[in-house]
Amino acid sequence: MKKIHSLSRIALPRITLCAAILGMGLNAHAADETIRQLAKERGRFIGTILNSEWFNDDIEPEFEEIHKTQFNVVVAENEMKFDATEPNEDEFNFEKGDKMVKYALANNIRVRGHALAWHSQVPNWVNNYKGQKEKLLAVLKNHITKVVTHYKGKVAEWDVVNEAINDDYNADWRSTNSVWYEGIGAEFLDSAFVWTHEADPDAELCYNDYSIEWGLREGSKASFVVEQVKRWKANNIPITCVGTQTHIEIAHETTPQNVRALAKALAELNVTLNITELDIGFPKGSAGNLSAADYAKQGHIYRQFMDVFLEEPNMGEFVMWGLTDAHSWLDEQQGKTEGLLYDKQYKPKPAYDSVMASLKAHPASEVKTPYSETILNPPKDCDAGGCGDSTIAIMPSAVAKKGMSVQIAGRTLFITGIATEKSANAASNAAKVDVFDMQGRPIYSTQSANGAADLSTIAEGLYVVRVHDGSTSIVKKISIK
Ligand code: 9MR
Repeated sequence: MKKIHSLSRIALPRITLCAAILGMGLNAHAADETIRQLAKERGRFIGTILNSEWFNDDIEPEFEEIHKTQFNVVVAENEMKFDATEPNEDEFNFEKGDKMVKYALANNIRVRGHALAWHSQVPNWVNNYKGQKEKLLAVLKNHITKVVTHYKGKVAEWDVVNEAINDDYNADWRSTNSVWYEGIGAEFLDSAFVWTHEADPDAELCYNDYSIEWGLREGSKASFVVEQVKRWKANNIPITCVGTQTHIEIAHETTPQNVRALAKALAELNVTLNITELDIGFPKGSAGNLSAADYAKQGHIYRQFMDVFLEEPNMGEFVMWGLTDAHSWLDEQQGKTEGLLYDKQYKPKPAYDSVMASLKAHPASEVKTPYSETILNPPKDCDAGGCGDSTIAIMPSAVAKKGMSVQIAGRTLFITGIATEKSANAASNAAKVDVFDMQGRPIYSTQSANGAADLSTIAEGLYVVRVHDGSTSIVKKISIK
């Protein structure tokens, strides 16, 4: 049943309330500040899931209103998992995932895809192939290829492999109750990354797991992850990120600094660390008896996670596993409760203030982003509804860094200053060239070779061209005659 609450509660952001209480003068800008604005200014993504209730149109109107106002990255709670997307062999259902992608595009929200290869939420027809290695490899490859191809260019990042490490703290893969590991062996992980990359070479690809916020001591899950990332990188397996789920509880005070240590270890391997499923729960029995000091403590831990996130240059996304305590897997499946930023009445908790305070304490000029300009400001797909509510994403006035420049002569685009050491193909001095019309719609894409790109198939007219060499983008208006 849809519960309807008054929208007036959310129309007054928390800061307004605090400022009023503190007697501060409030300017219009501060009153409108949201997490997503501050995140965007810092080149970061902060967000939460869309709960299954949202997909089923069974959620309070406050949910979506807050979600799109406050956050700029989203993930589906259950709707893009294997059992949801391929309920019967080779019969795919993208309806709910498409609903989320449409919503994300309309609201300029980045999409994480969760999850491709996972031992859980696998449909029975897959389990029927238990132990049949060749068949399971074909099933996994087909699944990954079709799902990732369907969402190519729309899902920015995938949890390619989820929760593949066992819980025995013996630094090894999960070898039981995993149809993939038992049938295929550890090579299912490597293959999953390769197949995902083949289907969408631009997507970021993560290994995602829980209990990796518990430090890097020998035998820990986190140190095993770091070892595997080393191996993957050494073998050219296309992993770009690790996700630490971080389902913790109020007593777990050391976890923020453990996450910092993990980020630093991964930075050495040129891999991003994302917080992908954060919640900080209270023991379930405490519900109804929590004091202001308890909520302040929860806020304090949120604050420390946000501080770490903003201070470590190879962290990109901060995703919570829910928006409101009214809809959280903690109450349904865990002995925990009230782990999120908003309470059951959609009122922001001290944890919300802590996140905002951390963002404000880390000025945009000091926060580094692991993302290129293309990722931070992706071109919009107008056909998919991405142009509904704002101005074009491509700003011809954007300034190129590091001296890259482009010039059009006839139908050839000449590019100088490509960062060869970082370009996808240093030998041929290559860069990716995207052409957009003046409304920001992508119309043509190619790869430059030897510093030039052929634009002969494009009709006469005024366009915006973006050249990206793997580390830097330049955006320029061109006239094709
Ligand atoms: O929140 C999800 C819940 O609705 C499902 O019943 C559950 C089934 O496995 O999955 C929950 O989400 C999990 C996520 O996909 C992976 N990490 C742990 C999350 C919480 O269980």
